[in-house]
Amino acid sequence: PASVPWWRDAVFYQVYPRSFADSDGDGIGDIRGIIDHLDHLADLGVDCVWLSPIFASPNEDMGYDISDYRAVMDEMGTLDDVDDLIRGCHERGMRIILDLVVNHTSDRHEWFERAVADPDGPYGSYYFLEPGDPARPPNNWTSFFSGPAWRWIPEARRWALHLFADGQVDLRWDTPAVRDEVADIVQWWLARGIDGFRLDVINYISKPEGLPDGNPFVGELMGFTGVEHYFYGPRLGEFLRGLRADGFTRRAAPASTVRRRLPDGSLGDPQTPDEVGVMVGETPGVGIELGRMLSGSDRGELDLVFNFDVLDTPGHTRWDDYDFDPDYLKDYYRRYLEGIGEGDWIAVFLDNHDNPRMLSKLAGGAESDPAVRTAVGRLLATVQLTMRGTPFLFQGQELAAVDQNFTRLDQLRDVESINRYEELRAAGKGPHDAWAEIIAGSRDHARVPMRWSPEGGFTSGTPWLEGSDDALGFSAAEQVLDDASVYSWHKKLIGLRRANPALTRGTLTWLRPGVKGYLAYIREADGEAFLVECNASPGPRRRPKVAGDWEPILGGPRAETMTPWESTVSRRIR
Ligand code: TEU
Repeated sequence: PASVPWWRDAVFYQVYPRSFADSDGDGIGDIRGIIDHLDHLADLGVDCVWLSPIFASPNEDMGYDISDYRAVMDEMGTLDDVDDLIRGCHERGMRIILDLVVNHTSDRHEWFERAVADPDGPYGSYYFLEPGDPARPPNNWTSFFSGPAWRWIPEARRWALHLFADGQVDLRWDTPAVRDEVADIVQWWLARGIDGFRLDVINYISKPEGLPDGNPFVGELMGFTGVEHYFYGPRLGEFLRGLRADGFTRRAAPASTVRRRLPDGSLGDPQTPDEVGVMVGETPGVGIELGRMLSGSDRGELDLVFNFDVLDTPGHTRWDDYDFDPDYLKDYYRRYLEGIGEGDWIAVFLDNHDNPRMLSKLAGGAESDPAVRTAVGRLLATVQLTMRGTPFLFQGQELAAVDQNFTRLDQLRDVESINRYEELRAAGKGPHDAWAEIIAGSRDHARVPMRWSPEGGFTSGTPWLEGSDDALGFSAAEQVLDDASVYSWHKKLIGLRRANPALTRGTLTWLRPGVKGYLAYIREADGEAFLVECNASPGPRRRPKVAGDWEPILGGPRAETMTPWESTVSRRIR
């Protein structure tokens, strides 16, 4: 039906531009590099590309600190390149969204420079610039990247709030001019032709009046203090509805239109541009209930949210070195899908640029065996691409990318890892223990360059961050040609989704959810049914009986014994 928004049926693919492809040899990925590889994404079957930030930035947090929202980072190219990229996506039937980082700007943004020069002038109210005693921050909030969330600005004789790195100063959304500026930025990019934004930590934008102290016990428990005051702030819903109306509802026609992608994968005519850009919220810590409030189809706030509960088995954080419990994946999706409303929709993701690879978490080291790596890579793809929701793949998942064997701090580039290491050492942890914690959770595992060829193929120069994975058979060049590869598995699943509404809009019925290490369900729509069976465990198991006649179409045959990490998709024979 025409009333289903495009993003419900779409497969999204997150590009981390710094590490995708370098076209000019400076070791940093760029826009031309992405353009050069658009056929890879189109071949895989991607419907919408999401780029992590490409805007002007001093890169204290790799682009999540923006100094100009209407300019491209020098290392990545020009606005003309971005226009070519947008056109290149649209011609191939792919949409493209960018990353809107507006909880904070860089401290090198002109707004902040003006605010510091004149804290009582109009730009002063764009930020949280609080007067006070230079020896005592305005409250006890802490930064996600270690230390207090406040930094003394001597020139202004004020404290500045920064929930993330020192150079990422928080915007004060209560100031109407801030909201207007953000809406204008969104309009400017929509007119250039993009199809929406992923909104960085968007649930953090509303801070309560008076900036009250955080509860120290919550702080102790969570590892950061103050978050209960702003992770679902008092004016959040109002700000989001305003942003939808003033920012995301197009005032001007986009510069190019997207070609339609037909169920068999071929390209049709251009389609009417979307009236409203898609709003994908990055919403750490909201959980199922608040996530539903933010993305409920009747609320007009966000379209989709990322629920981060999937990433770690309860009781653990990503800084723990532990074995992810495969049954948790099943428990999580069961709870999540049961916890949302009939008309609501979820985003399904397993990897991103802020976390180690799910494949490595699940395989727990056994992925050094290529057979295990392939089986786990397939299983994760099977679950992610047949779950009821919109999948977001992260670059490298289609190649079964794994964590890296970093051995020294100077191999890492991420501000979070580096600050955290220093903080742990200062708190008295020995170098060995501090390193163990950093390496369990470092964001750099997922940020290493794409492996386009067995030799690397990312750059002709020296990569800004070096990966250690050189296993044969797992580069793009090798996998694309191999019908049994994890890449081909992704491609087939995406093709199946496109051709069969049962796998996108269909109902989902769990089979024997109580059986440990077994993850299975039936997806069904219009009399068409698909059976997904996974052995989510490192050992063999007897295949539980499933009523009906099923013909395996991916994996299989459906032998009596399932091999370790085996996944199969079958179709009901009518
Ligand atoms: O991440 C927000 C976030 O809460 C975390 O995932 C974060 O990486 C960290 O783990 C907190 O402990 C977003 C971006 O995805 C991330 O890359 C940025 O560093 C961050 O916002 C700030 O813009």
